[in-house]
Amino acid sequence: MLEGFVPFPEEFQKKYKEKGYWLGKTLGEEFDEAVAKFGDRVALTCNGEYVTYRELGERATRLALHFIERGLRPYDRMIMQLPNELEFAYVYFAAVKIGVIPIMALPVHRDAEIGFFAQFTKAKAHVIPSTFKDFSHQVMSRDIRKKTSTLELTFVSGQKVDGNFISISALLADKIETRTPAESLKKYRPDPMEPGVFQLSGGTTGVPKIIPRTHNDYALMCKRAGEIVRITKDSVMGIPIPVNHNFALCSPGLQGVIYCGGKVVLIPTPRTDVVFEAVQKERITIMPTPPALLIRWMEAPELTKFDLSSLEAVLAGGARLNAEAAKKITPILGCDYHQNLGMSEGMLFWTERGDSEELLLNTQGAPMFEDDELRVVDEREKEVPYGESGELLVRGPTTIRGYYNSPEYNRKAFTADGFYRTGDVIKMYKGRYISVEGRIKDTINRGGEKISAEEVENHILAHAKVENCAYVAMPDRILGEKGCAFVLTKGGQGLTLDELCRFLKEERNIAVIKLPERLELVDAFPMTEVGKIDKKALRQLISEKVEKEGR
Ligand code: J2J
Repeated sequence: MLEGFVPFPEEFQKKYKEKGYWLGKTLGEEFDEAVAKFGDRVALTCNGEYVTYRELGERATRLALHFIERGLRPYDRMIMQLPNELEFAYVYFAAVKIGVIPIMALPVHRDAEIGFFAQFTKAKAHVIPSTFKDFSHQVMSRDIRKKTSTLELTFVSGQKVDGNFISISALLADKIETRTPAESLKKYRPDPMEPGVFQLSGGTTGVPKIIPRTHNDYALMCKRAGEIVRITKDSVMGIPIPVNHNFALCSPGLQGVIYCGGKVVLIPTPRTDVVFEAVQKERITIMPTPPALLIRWMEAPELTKFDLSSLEAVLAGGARLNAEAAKKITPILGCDYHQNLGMSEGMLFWTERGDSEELLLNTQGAPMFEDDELRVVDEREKEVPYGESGELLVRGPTTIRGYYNSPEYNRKAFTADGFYRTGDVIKMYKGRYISVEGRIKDTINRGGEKISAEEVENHILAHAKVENCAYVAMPDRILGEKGCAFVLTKGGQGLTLDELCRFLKEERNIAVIKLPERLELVDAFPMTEVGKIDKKALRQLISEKVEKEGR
């Protein structure tokens, strides 16, 4: 077993297998079955290039053979930073075929994040684009490799590949299967009970947490989600958000659509005109999207210039969709919608087409499985009466039992009997439907992208002028929330937002999405009774200020 992985207890393994949730197949085997079944249908498209299931299968197999030749083996970790492009799918399916565990990093992650993943997971490979928004991932990879002895291989998509890095295009052009038969890959079959993919947690701690998803549960999740949102071989899913994210990859996402024989359109940017153009050209039927994007689409002046009539449904998740926005979806976009509450840790809730308007507007759905167990509890972990708000705790066949390699934190994040403490405050609503009311975890949900307050605070505290700080969410009409830094400087020195952001970007090398979008200098912090900074008071303060300014 992979060291640092917390397996499901045996009685649950037995139950989930007996009840037919877990099929004992690897993500690679599920993929091979789809390739065999849907051969000449188009599986994928990006930037005008079309790839059939057969071609996708051949390319993934070829890359898997090359990975083996280069020394990668089952359970080795591979940091994935590819953007929405065809190579993402080739590398992802190649990795899961031989049990190499992709770590689902984002292209925008920088040294602070990637360096940590590399060291913490002892990753052996790093997969990056050759050019992406004026940033050189190759320079970063070289720097990180100097500090990380286990990181031996860098694979690069695109044209300009540095000397000792490996070009993915070159590997794809080299027909290794004529020398090493594809059959030889069978020797490298991972155990479906073991982690197949590492997802990343939005996190509430100083360092990101790594989420080990098993082959069994990750296959189950995307297939069931696919049934609920009605994916068939005629579905065309547009993916306008980073495909690395659990929502876009597996809820049902790229993987769920591929397993069902549909077509995936990888959209390289969420820009409205690009997305609308893709919908029109590819006749997209379904799209996952955080509410922030959905609101932008509904307000876009370009809306009437494009034919969006192929859209059957949008999937709204990642952050709360308010009922006012939900009401507008069908009149404006002319399609249905599903709300979902998802989490990379596993459990997934959906509203379904055909649900009453009341449920569709006001809830984030019901869990996918009869054996998804929910508890709603107060601060003392006592269950609250049905319909009252409390923290949601979950356990089930797709929900992890522990973060990778984090025994101490796991004791806090999970109950003794294995429920994951979501940090989300919810209310039960008609049967097993839930509505998200808020959260107790210390994160900022920036348009669906989760930022750990503590992680950013640690970086801010490293600034020479900073005495103390608090990073909190401030309301934003489109994104829902943005980050605001409250800072007490040493001796009351001046500090500007620009200066702080430059430091965070250039000295601390953190991803741009985490940068504060507002700085408030304070003389003192409001404190709680136990002597901690009162963040609730700060959130209130900034939210009132923002509201006043808006008026
Ligand atoms: C309020 N908060 C929500 C919603 C997620 C599908 C969709 C989303 C994610 C995801 C995902 C919310 N209303 N509708 O993994 O498979 C907040 C909650 C939750 C956290 C998880 C998927 N949908 N959230 O967003 O791991 O706070 O996963 O616990 O990024 O997002 O974040 P993440």
